[in-house]
Amino acid sequence: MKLISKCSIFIFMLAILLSPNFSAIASADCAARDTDGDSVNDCVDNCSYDINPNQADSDNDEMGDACDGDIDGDAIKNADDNCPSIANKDQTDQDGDKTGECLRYLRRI
Ligand SMILES: [Ca+2]
Ligand SMILES: [Ca+2]
Ligand SMILES: [Ca+2]
Ligand SMILES: [Ca+2]
Repeated sequence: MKLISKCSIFIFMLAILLSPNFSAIASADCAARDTDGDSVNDCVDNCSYDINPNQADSDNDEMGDACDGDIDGDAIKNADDNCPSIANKDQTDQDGDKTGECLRYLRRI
């Protein structure tokens, strides 16, 4: 009896997922939802849990800067990156002051 019950639930869930209207229902739901309250609905918000009304995405990976662990997309995490906003995979730091050459250059201009 329990096996039949579990199978029934599984078939019911499968029917919902395969329903042609399922994606439309899910889409309508996220269009009406704004989890973080930044006036960008969840369907298009590139950080659904972080307030970022400007939707800035420096590396264009569709993950907003507000929630992107690697803002510049150079594969070095923000916390470890000596130049978190400019891609510098080599992390060049000639004088060893933990500031990348790219930041030093920006400060001069
Ligand atoms: Ca939002
Ligand atoms: Ca957001
Ligand atoms: Ca990004
Ligand atoms: Ca980085």
